[in-house]
Amino acid sequence: MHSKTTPLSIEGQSWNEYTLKNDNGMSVSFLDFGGIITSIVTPDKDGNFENVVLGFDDYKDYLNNSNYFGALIGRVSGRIANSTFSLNGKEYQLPENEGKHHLHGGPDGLHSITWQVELVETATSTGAVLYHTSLDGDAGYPGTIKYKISYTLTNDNAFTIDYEAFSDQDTILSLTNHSYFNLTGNLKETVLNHEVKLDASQFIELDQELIPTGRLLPVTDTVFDFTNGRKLADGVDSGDPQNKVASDGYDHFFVFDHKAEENVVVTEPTSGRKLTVKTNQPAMVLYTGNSVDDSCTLKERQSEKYLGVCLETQSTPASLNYPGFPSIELAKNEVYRHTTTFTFSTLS
Ligand code: FUC
Repeated sequence: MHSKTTPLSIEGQSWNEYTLKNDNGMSVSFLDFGGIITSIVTPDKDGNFENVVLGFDDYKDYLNNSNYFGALIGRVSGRIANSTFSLNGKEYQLPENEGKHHLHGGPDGLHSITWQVELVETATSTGAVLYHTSLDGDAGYPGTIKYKISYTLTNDNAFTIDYEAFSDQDTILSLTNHSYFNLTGNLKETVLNHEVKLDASQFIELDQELIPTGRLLPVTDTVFDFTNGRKLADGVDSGDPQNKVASDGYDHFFVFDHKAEENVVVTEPTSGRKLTVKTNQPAMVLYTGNSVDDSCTLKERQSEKYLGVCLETQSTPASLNYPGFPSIELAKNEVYRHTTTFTFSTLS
């Protein structure tokens, strides 16, 4: 197990890229800028090591990363309708960055700050801790927040992101990671042949602007039923109006039942790669890269629609407007704790 640090000079800014490598040869690389995961290299069923996430070839493109490739997302992942919310009787107005809505923490979200990184080696893992303090009023949100986010890779080919945050005022917070996975290896084809199993029997309906309507829909008898596994291709031309609003794909909050041992299992038949996800979060956005076009030059090739799938574990900003949804409120002096583990293996 070891780690490597590579200093980079990007548009006059000094960044570092860190690579964590375990004893099996699996590696995870990330930047201090945005905490962005630039590559994850894992073996296929024949032992070939290939990259399984989307990342830019030229790192300066991360300065204008409208797809949020690999980035940490906050203060609030997802869309805050009309860029406004009320807390303790006070109304807050946030910057708009998607029409009149506020997406993924707004233009100055966590994806665009440079984190303080400390590498941490233990007997069983290699990892890093990312620190940042965001001041009261930053990006429009109340409360000074101290973040401590840990990236840990073990010899079980498990990569864990632990998010810890602490606010000195009541506020709202819901963090996630925006990696686009593609288990074919080195982006050989889109993710439409990936098979996904979700421990989720309900999802939140979206309106035409991808804002949650406040209705929780059962997945039963729809292409949103991933409880026994299904191909992502099923959502492309299903005719289901919910796939239509998401530009012929998935971009939905699935609420976990937390009954199965794993919250998510993704497999890709040709490479034989398998990814399981376990989290303490109440929900996950399954996003099939519906807005990814061909304009990005990635490490291995040019981008295209459906080239990656995001598994964004989180709570939901729908809770700001509707009762009964997992809350994103964080009370003063309470510790926010989110943990998500991505484990890579191969089909036997
Ligand atoms: C996801 C989606 C969005 C968006 C973005 C880049 O989380 O919910 O629709 O396009 O990421």
